[in-house]
Amino acid sequence: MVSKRNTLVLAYPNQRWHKDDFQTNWNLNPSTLCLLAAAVDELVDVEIIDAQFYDMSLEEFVDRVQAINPRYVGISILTTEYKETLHLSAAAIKERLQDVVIIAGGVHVTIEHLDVMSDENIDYGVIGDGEYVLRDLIAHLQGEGDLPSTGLTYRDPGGGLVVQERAVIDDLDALPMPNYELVRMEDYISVAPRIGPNRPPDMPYARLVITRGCPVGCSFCQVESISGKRVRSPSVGKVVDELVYLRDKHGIRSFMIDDDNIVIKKKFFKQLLQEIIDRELGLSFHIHAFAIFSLDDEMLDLMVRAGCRAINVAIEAGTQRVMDEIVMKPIKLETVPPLIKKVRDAGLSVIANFIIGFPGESWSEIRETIAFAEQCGAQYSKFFVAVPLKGTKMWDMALELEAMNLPSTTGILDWRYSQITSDEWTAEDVSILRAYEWDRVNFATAEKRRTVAAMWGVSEAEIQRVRKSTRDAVIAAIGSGGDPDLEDVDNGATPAQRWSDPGSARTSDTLASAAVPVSIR
Ligand code: B12
Ligand code: SF4
Repeated sequence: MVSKRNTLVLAYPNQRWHKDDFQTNWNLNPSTLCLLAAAVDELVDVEIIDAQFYDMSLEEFVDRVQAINPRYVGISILTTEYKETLHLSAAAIKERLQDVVIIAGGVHVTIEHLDVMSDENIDYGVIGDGEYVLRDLIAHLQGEGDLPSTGLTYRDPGGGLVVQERAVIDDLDALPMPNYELVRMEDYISVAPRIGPNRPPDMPYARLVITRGCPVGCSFCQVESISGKRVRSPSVGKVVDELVYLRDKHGIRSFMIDDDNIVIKKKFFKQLLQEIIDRELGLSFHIHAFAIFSLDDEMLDLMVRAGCRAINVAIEAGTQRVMDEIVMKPIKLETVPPLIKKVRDAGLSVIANFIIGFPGESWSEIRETIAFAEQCGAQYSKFFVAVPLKGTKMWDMALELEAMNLPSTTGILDWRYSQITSDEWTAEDVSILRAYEWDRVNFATAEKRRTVAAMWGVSEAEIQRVRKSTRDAVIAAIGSGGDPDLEDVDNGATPAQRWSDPGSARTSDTLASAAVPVSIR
């Protein structure tokens, strides 16, 4: 029988419409769209279009939407970096289908709803947890019930913008399981997210976000504004039921826990591990963000027995001053190397995350963070540049120190290039240092290259290709410019010339001769 119900299309735009960069274009998790679909499937038919995963052109995307002829289109946008693709999609859809209702949601909309709603093509923005807001909004648009009272932004009949409180769902157990049948799971589970340390331990694999919220309050992190300080979790049985379904129906052999901070709720996390052990899941897994300060022996033992193979620990800074006064994460640095050793002795791999170029950080402190990364015992270190995000303490710090280097009012331009500056260093210095020290710390010796190749599951030749393209991208983005500040400190050489010998001792020689303070190496 042909359905007479209205149709909702839920979509990820293709981030390559804004920027085609293999290092920042991730495959997004279809489960977010599948979850939203499950929340509304009693009201409408739902179709999912993932233009990102299938690398669709804007034309192909709009053709697909037009062929479906939906009443509603929901567009999800994960980070502010790719906001343009939300607006491109909305404009292209409205040009073809004037009567369609466009609803935007996702982290970018939660944070930047005013910016989002300045686009007339977007009819509704969803702020915070979207499942019930979307359900109640669609019910209302179908003539049943009032508009939701939290979690929505829209224009009133007079054209004024209504902005409601962020929606927060307390009982995650009450949410349905994502309707994975709406996508071709066999495609998603068989393609690793991208080349890098976060490859799943075994293929096929799935990604999971289990908890929402984090109480820690690190200065640079937006999670408090996105999901709040209270950590909400479903029952462990529900989580393992979903994993069993993914294993039995779709054949996954591993999974990645993508939560902001799942280990902070220690009791829940240990119960989950115990449930995984008791139900003999037989899956391996990685934990994407592991708060090392929560680790204890019992937890580590359960992790090993449950099938954990690797963790990402977010250490962020290599000096206690920056940790306490700028990062504000409750880590005592002297505890880190012994904890990492313990995890590695238990047979797990450890990837460590660091951030450099905070407002108020000195050049020598940045260098100490890099030295700490080399000495902390992790198999692989990731270096991020500090990016000030609206609504965070770091945003306020950067404004107070007049350290922001931003042409845009919404902040973030790119996660790879610094937008902070100081009397001692420029944004370009930090961006270049990041790329080349990442290269040196992780790939300088043949042994390191072998370790990383094994960890990434690729050949050493592939590693060399990634290294080269990373350096080339930095040079292309920054190196050709002639920033006057840089010319002052290095006799007119461009950054690319000044930092042009990555992976060799000359990098540190170059540093030592630069007219900026260098305390290490
Ligand atoms: C898991 C995760 C990832 C995963 C995959 C996420 C995915 N969904 O596919 C991966 C590893 C790919 C990833 C990558 C990156 N991420 Co990330 N990621 C997260 C994390 C921890 C959780 C997101 C998530 O999936 N939550 C679970 C789902 C259910 O929630 P949700 O997506 O928010 O969706 C809900 C609502 O937003 C809403 N909603 C969402 N879409 C829609 C659509 C409609 C129509 C409606 C009505 C509602 C709606 O309803 C949903 C259900 O409640 C967040 C932090 C956070 N707490 O949000 C950071 C976060 C989003 N990531 C961030 C960053 C910086 C990145 C990277 C740039 C990292 C990097 N340096 O490379 C990349 C870029 C990815 C990209 N190219 O877009 C930042 C973004 C900051 C910002 N404002 O831009 C965050 C906020 C972390 C942080 N504090 O720094 N990320
Ligand atoms: S511990 Fe992680 S999720 Fe929590 S505030 Fe800090 S960075 Fe954000």
